Amino acid sequence: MNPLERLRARRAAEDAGEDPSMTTPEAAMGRMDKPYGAHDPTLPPPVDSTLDQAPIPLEHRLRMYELQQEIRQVETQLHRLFVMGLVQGTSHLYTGMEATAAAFGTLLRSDDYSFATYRGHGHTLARGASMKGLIGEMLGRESGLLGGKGGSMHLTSVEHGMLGSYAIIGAHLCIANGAAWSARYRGTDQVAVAFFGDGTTNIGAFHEALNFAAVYDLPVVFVCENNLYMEYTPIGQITAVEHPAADRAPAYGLESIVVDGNDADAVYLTARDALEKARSGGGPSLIETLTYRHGGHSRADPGTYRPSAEVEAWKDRDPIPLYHQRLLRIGVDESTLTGIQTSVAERVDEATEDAKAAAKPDPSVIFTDVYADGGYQWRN
Ligand SMILES: Cc1ncc(C[n+]2csc(CCOP(=O)(O)OP(=O)(O)O)c2C)c(N)n1
Ligand SMILES: [Mg+2]
Repeated sequence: MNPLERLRARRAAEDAGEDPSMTTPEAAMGRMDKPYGAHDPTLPPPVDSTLDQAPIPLEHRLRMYELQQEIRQVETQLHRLFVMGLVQGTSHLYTGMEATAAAFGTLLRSDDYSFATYRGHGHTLARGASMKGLIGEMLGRESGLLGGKGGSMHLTSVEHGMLGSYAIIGAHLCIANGAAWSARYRGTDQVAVAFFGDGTTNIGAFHEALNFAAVYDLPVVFVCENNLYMEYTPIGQITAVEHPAADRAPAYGLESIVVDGNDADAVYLTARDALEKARSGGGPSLIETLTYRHGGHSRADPGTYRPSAEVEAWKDRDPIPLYHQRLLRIGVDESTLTGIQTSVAERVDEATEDAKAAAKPDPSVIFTDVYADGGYQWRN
């Protein structure tokens, strides 16, 4: 029964005073044939072992390994700091999804622009923002990237081309178009990249932004990180197509691209082509990376609506051990990788101590960095 037929059946049942179950929210949702939360697991794709031979410079591979370690270790530390009550507000961890930010972070030029959602710790670190600035921001300290006034959901570092984390779903895709437009207007070959989730593909701004970028051939790359869930709802339950981003790409004259988002090399190769295309005047791309978050949607969510077989299967496809094994297979020493892990751990500890020791901002700073005192000027 399709949704329209279901609605008609519900109306008919209501009119006849029959079948009260048809009036439940679940029934009204049309596609929800099973009780809320009950759905078949979606398992990860097999690893593509041919990527071992991919033409990727070793220094880029080591950088991707380091970035994935940085993101994982910083977020593990942030979680500890939450439990200790040192971080206020909520946060959305990127654990399990690091490969996408690491691949783009390795490839983006320092003058390119990037835009993330509230799940943006990884994208911010990947642009080279400091751990001290990021952890300081999470602890609400003066030393934070935004002087302690933004927090997890608003991470921004203009000097690193990280033009913000946006909590309004889809809004930043249109803003990324603006950055791309500005680059073209100024005659530079900068590229703007917007990262967003699968749930974003059902909101108007996504379609508006894709159409606009395609019509004006803007140097922008849209990256849908499909982690199979919106907040608590599986994307498949409320989307008419299997691949929420890639299947819509042809509607805007774009190629349908789906890539293994848990393999940094797979993302790297696709990202390299899309960035090169945008930089050389070839217009926008839309990439869908298949991935999974290890935890719940946010700090408050244990994520129990997911089938445990699915969670376990994706944890087995953790992007970091996968990449570790690949680097060993292509001849990198275990000691080199351990060295990277240890150096990242030392930097995380140092950044944590720095943040804890930093001062909290004076309340008077509430009135600074606002439009009235010239805080808008960085936009010009
Ligand atoms: C315009 C708008 N509508 C609703 C919300 C509430 N909301 C916050 S996160 C979220 C789910 C987004 O899912 P997805 O795009 O898949 O991103 P993910 O959290 O999986 O990274 C929603 C609906 C919002 N922030 N903005
Ligand atoms: Mg999602």
